[in-house]
Amino acid sequence: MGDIYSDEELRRMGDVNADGIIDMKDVDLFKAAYESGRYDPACDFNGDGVVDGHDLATLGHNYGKVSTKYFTKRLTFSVPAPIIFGAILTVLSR
Ligand SMILES: [Ca+2]
Ligand SMILES: [Ca+2]
Repeated sequence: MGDIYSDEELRRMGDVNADGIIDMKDVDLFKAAYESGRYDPACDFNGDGVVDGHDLATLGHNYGKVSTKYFTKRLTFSVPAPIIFGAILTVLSR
């Protein structure tokens, strides 16, 4: 895994739906916004007032990058609950 970015940084790098990872969902949302012809600030990553190829290039360049939010979420769910409860019991029984 590469660098981890803040949620705000990642949003400016292509995380359209702000779920903490730049993936296919963001590409789909970008495509929908782009094709609708309406200005969507969530898709204007460089903040220049237009959603265009530059923003798409940003998204493509940062594809697969994650924020601290995604990392924390993944970390939390990657530890099975019994292990967490077991650890709590161990601490409490001291
Ligand atoms: Ca996303
Ligand atoms: Ca732009």
